[in-house]
Amino acid sequence: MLDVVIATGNAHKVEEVRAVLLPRLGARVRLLGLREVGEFPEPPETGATFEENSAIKALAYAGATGLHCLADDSGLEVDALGGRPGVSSSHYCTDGMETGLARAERDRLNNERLLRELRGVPAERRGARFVCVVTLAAPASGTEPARVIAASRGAFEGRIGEPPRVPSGAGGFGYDPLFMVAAEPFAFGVTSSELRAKEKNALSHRGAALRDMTRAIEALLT
Ligand code: ITT
Repeated sequence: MLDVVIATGNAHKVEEVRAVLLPRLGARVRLLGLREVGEFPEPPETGATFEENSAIKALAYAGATGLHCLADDSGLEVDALGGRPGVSSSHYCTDGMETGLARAERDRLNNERLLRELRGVPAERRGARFVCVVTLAAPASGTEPARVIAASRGAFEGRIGEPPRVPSGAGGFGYDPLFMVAAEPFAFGVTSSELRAKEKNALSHRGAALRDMTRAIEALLT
């Protein structure tokens, strides 16, 4: 049995990672939440890309826990905003700065800011995508420091809806209540927050990146 830590402070991500990977890996791998392992400081996300920040988190937590770690760095790219909020998605309401706001409050203020910035922008120019990069890191061993084993990227295409249609939905987290899903059969008719968890995981950036990562995790078992 291999222990892999889901290296995130975001409980919604932990749920989604488990839902995608557990049916694929079964009882051969134990997917632990960070809190089940201990208390660890969050590493500063100083990277300019999802790849860099994902590697920063995977390596920091593999170093701190002494276990294999799977980290997720993700965010929303909005075409009309030149790709913003991007890597700053989590702290968009405070211009990317960590100010100690609770996650739920941050999500609410982030969504308010996004809708404000897109006020008056027509539907065809509200294109957006969620992006996720997951990174698997091995812990230090002997004189070898913690190292990245594999990384994979997924994207989820859609559009930022217009009030009063959005915000809408009770599922997911973050920008989900604003994100109208492009994929058939939804064709911009529902937000990712209105999808069932299974539907979101089948289409999402996180689901795609994690499915690509399955083989790298399985390779650790042999
Ligand atoms: P960790 O760094 O501890 O993993 P975090 O939530 O701060 O947690 P990120 O720095 O990767 O993670 O920021 C991701 C943000 O992007 C997240 O807080 C949401 O605002 C947004 N986001 C990412 N995936 C999303 C999804 O599936 N649905 C809605 N919003 C999402």
